[in-house]
Amino acid sequence: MKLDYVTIFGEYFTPLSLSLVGKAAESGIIEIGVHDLREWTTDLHRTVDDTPVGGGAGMVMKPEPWGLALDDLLADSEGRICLIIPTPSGVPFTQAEAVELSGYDRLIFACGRYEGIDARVHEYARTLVEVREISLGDYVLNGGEVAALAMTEAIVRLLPGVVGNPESLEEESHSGALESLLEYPVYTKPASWRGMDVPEVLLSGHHAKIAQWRREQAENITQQRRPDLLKKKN
Ligand code: JET
Repeated sequence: MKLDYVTIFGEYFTPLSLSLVGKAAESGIIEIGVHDLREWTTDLHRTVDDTPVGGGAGMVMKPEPWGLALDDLLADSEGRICLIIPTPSGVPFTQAEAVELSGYDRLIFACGRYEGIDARVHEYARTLVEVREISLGDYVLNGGEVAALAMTEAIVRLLPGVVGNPESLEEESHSGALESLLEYPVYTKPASWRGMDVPEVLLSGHHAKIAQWRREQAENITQQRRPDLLKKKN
């Protein structure tokens, strides 16, 4: 999978060389390109923003550099491509969305700053590729970079060969997000630590009892923290 990031702060993407995503890049499962939007400016000051037409606070990203960037990046591209624009006004990012996006050959993240990108850029991009405006959650970040990083991690770990133990993914899809329950609490050794004991049942060796306990825990935690997930079920 090819992953491109168009940004005015390329340094945000240095962590992509770390951990599982970094290893995926080293092994050739993914290929990463970080592109400075200012490379596509044509003025001396490499301007990427301007005041909002119609008035209002803040600045808006100019369409011209984005247009040239998209033309260049999409010039010699084949396969299934999606342009992702992280934005608080997008559709919510979910595990299901991550699964879908993991099936593409190429993802291009357009990272906006200020009050956003001139709306004609999205309109133009739609004539070239599939475009998804996606939100990480109902809060405002200073730019799309951190949201793009989070989405990248969620997507890349689903690619074959990235997560060492495929059972980790398998288990998530059974007890986790896809079945709409939060994860049960987990423990490791020692069995007693600072006066707190690992729940007895987990030491019992009764696999059916352990599975039942975990199920109950997951349901209780979900009821307390995310009752919306239980209502959504069926
Ligand atoms: C975000 C994503 O804050 C988030 O994304 C960054 C951001 C901030 C402000 C404007 C913006 O514009 C992009 C654009 O979209 C139409 O033009 C992007 C919060 N949750 N998820």
